[in-house]
Amino acid sequence: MDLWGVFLLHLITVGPLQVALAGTDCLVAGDSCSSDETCSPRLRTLRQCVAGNGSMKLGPGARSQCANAVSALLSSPLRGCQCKRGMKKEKNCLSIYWSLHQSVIHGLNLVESYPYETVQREHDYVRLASITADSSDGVPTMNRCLDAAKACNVNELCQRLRTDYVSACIAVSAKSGLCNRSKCNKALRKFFDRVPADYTHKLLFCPCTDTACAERRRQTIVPSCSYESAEKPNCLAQMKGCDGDYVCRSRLTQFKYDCEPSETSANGCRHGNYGSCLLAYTGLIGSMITPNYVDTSTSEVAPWCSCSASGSHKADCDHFLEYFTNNICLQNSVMSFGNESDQQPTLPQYSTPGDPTQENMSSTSPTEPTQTMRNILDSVLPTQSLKQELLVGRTTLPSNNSASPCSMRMEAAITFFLLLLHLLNNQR
Ligand SMILES: *[C@@H]1O[C@H](CO)[C@@H](O)[C@H](O)[C@H]1NC(C)=O
Ligand SMILES: *[C@@H]1O[C@H](CO)[C@@H](O)[C@H](O)[C@H]1NC(C)=O
Ligand SMILES: *[C@@H]1O[C@H](CO)[C@@H](O)[C@H](O)[C@H]1NC(C)=O
Ligand SMILES: *[C@@H]1O[C@H](CO)[C@@H](O)[C@H](O)[C@H]1NC(C)=O
Ligand SMILES: CC(=O)N[C@H]1CO[C@H](CO)[C@@H](O)[C@@H]1O
Repeated sequence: MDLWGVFLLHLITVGPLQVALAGTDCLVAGDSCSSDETCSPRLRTLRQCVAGNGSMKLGPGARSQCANAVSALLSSPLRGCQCKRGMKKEKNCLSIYWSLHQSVIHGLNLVESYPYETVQREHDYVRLASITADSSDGVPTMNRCLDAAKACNVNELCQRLRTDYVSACIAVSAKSGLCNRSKCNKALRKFFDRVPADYTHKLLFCPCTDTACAERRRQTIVPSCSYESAEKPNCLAQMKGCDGDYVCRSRLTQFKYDCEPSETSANGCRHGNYGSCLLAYTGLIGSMITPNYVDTSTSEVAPWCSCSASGSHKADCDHFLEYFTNNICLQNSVMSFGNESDQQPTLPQYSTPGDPTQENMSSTSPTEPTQTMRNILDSVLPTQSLKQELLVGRTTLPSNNSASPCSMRMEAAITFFLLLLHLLNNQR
């Protein structure tokens, strides 16, 4: 009991520090702790406690040692440290994060905490959309999933990493006749971790009204390689496996936090906003718990697992699955993403007044070239085979098409323009 007192006292006294220290990189915090002669032994003790499977199983002496170490580390920079999704040494960083959080002994919730730093949304896509979107003739774009694919193709990073994961996910080993799932998942994680959300979310959450579109959307992450199997495994087994992997565990924790539903909040989400919920959702793709659209008639998503053989743990299992299938926050996030992009802001709203590029923009993007480029991309990106489309880069544009040189120049101009905007934006 007296230990709890020490903990609580610490919470009160160290509380305000949390604000200042929030967002410290756990790797940096770990390094600075390791080089500090009072901090370092405590961290070592803590790691031993964690390795000993939490302090619950240790003897009373060891338990109090663990408790003391935690309590002392709460006033070190380790408290409140976080990691960046997809960072180098992400696993190391997360192991430091969890060494403190895992050892927070039952019943005492430290502070509300989650493993990943909040990221700033970038706005590149919106700009791009205003260029490629067909606002001139007033006809709304019919297939937003196709548009998203085109938008991805004009961004170097998006195009490259998308090609990488598609290649990895559709490649079949000559020997086994199977794809390499771990390679596919690794490439998928890289895509969703590195490419700005503006591109990835457009690809994955594009609104669909017909089955062809919905199937195309469902195929985005190449289900046959990334997660599907003959039989659905049990969700709890999947959860347990996930818990044993720092990255998967962190992604799931982040998802549960950012997409936590709430009946009392106006938007259905307890914390955060729709953007962070979707971001946390994509963080799970390529992990043991890879969620995706379950069919082509709804926007319902779920991981590839079942609760049918859960025995006495059925309720726990259902609870987990419903976090995907019956989650108002997640549902609203997906739905409103489609709604939001119905009203793409036009470019001038994003440029500073008097910005010279604004005039150049309108003069270099008359309807005709835009139209031409759209037609060309449409013709190389027919709705037929997704695999083909994904792998067909810009390099395979019909080279003897008379409009081609023009559109290539147009595309180059757009790329350059985006780059310029990006640079300008970063200077602010
Ligand atoms: C740690 O505890 C979990 C349950 O809390 C158990 O499943 C696991 O086997 C334990 N690991 C070790 C190394 O004792
Ligand atoms: C799958 O790819 C990884 C590299 O990402 C490789 O290490 C592994 O051996 C491959 N597995 C099979 C079964 O080919
Ligand atoms: C999306 O828009 C439709 C009407 O356009 C509206 O009925 C619906 O509530 C919106 N959904 C969200 C989640 O904002
Ligand atoms: C170029 O286009 C013409 C029709 O405009 C076609 O007959 C010809 O085969 C094409 N050449 C190549 C190399 O694709
Ligand atoms: C980079 C570029 O093309 N700049 C041009 C923008 O438009 C003005 C006239 O509106 C030209 O003077 C610039 O050369």
